[in-house]
Amino acid sequence: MAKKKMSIGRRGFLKGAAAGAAAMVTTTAPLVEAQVQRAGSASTPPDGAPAPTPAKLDREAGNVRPPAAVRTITRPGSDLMVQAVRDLGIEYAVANPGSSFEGLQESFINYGNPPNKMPEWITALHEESAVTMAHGYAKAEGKPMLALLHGTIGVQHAAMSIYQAYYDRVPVVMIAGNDLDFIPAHTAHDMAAMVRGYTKWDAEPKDLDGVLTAIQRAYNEAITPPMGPTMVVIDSDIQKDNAPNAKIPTYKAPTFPTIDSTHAREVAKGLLQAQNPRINVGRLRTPEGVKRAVELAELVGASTTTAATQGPMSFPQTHPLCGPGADTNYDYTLGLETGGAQVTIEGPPLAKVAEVRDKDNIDFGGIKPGSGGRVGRGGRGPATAPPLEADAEASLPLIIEQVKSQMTGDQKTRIQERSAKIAKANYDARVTALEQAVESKRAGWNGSPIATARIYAELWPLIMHEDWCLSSPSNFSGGHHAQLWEHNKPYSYLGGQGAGGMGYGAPASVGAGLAARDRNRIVVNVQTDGDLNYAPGVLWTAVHHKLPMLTVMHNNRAWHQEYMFVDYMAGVRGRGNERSYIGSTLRDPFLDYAKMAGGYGMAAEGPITDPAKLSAALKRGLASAKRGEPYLIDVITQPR
Ligand SMILES: Cc1ncc(C[n+]2csc(CCOP(=O)(O)OP(=O)(O)O)c2C)c(N)n1
Repeated sequence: MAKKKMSIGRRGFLKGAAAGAAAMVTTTAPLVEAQVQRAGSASTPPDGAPAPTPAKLDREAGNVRPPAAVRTITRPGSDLMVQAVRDLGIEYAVANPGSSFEGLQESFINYGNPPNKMPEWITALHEESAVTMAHGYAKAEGKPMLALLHGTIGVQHAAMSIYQAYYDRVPVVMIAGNDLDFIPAHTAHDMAAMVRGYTKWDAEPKDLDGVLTAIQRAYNEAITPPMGPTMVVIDSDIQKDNAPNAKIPTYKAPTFPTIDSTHAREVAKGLLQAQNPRINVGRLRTPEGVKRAVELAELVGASTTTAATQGPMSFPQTHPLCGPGADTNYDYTLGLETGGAQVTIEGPPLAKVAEVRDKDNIDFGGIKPGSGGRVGRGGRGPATAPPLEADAEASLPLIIEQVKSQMTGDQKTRIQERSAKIAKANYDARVTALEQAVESKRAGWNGSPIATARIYAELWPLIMHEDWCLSSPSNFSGGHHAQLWEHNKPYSYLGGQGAGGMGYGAPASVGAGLAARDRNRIVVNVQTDGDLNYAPGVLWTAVHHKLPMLTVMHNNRAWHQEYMFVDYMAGVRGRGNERSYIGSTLRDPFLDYAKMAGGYGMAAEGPITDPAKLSAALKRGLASAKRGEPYLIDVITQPR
């Protein structure tokens, strides 16, 4: 096929030619100069001349920066930054492209052997989605991935997601570029100031050594409790300049605050001497914490609660010890990241953030200064004693060790007998609860619009033998999985948005999809329609990166939560509800989500209104998702 000649501006061509020449000529500047001169003598590129890159053409259209001196960069600082990120075991770097980190992006995709692996570059269409992808990934994997943000405007686009991750105490590492030579509006003297009120830690180092240290610190701050998003702002010159002498500092893993040995001894004693001990398990930090909670419960024969049906990293729901047990008069209760116990071990509250960063602003968004925590943190009862302020996950090995050394032979026998009784009682309780749930979920089974319970009920037999993750918040679609599915993995259900921000479910599912992709896991996203419309471009990201993700639309054709509020208000005021639909329904026209998905290259079908057709569609969707071809099924549903 003949090469198509492009007609471009003289300056754009000159710069493109210079860049190409610089790549070819490694030693002598005069040769580069000659190449530029020769190329500049024509208004279109001669055959064989390097074509200008799209980035150069883009700059031609806007406020261009001063022409960069043509020189050879053999060891750009950004290569070392990428190596530092790689050494931390970060799997993915996600971004909507931005010139303030072009140096870094080039290193991410070209540096290393193999390049673009650990981390792999993930393309996002919106910064808010990029950070929420990292949010969803961290909830599934228990560790952070990296999100890169363009200076000022990219950071602002990401703001809600950063806040949400902060409120949800989820680790996300962010890099924001700052390019002082480029568009002034995309630079800032203090880039992180815009999001500092809800970022756990940030830094803007002045040289490469400082950047490399800050990347490691940002990672450590993100993963130590209270976990949260952290940001390193990196000047574009530090990314691009040669760095012949810089070295990546030796990484030191963070220390996690644990209870002291006296407390560990007391807790072990309490659990061993009790006739009917109980362990309440909230949300732990990582899958390792879940394993340790199981080990402790089994060692001491305690019945447990779980938060696995509300969010990730909790006790397996159908473990024999999980449930009320044979006797609900517990004489000793240990809480792990949850209240309502004699002894509660709970990570430091967010207010402690003040200790680890330079500029304090700790009373932002729902944080009650002095209260030692956030306002209204769902589901926590009052503790009977002040909590031991320590990370439960890191404290568990100390308790386990104490239990092992204190346990007598008599206690061991008693624990075995008790465990068997608890297991039987819990099994019976589960069967009863399931029978009741199944009975109650039959309501409206054959109705149209389709009952939300039917979606969950028909999904279960199709996924129960798979390694699955329910990635989307389920409270708006009835939460039926809590009773109908078995949540036994740390990532079985990823829980709510964190701060109730819509525009979360779809990108968080993509993040969970990234966690699932190379682990033979599938992700189920029961997707509300209002939420998807914030940033539907994430569907493209899912297709582009071949994620094993099934999206089932809970398409009630409304922002139904808000519809209910307005409708209620109209009722209270006695004005009738004929117009309650205005402003809170998605009709006239209805949105076509199968077409929307198709536009982003995603296989899709629907809208489905006949419940009898649902199961076959779910089967098709899951088969596709398992092949790495994400699939969307538009289901017209009951409001809730
Ligand atoms: C960013 C953001 N803007 C507005 C709201 C207010 N809000 C709460 S629920 C809701 C409607 C959500 O609609 P949808 O996702 O379709 O769920 P549905 O209520 O219909 O089940 C809105 C807009 C919010 N929570 N977050």
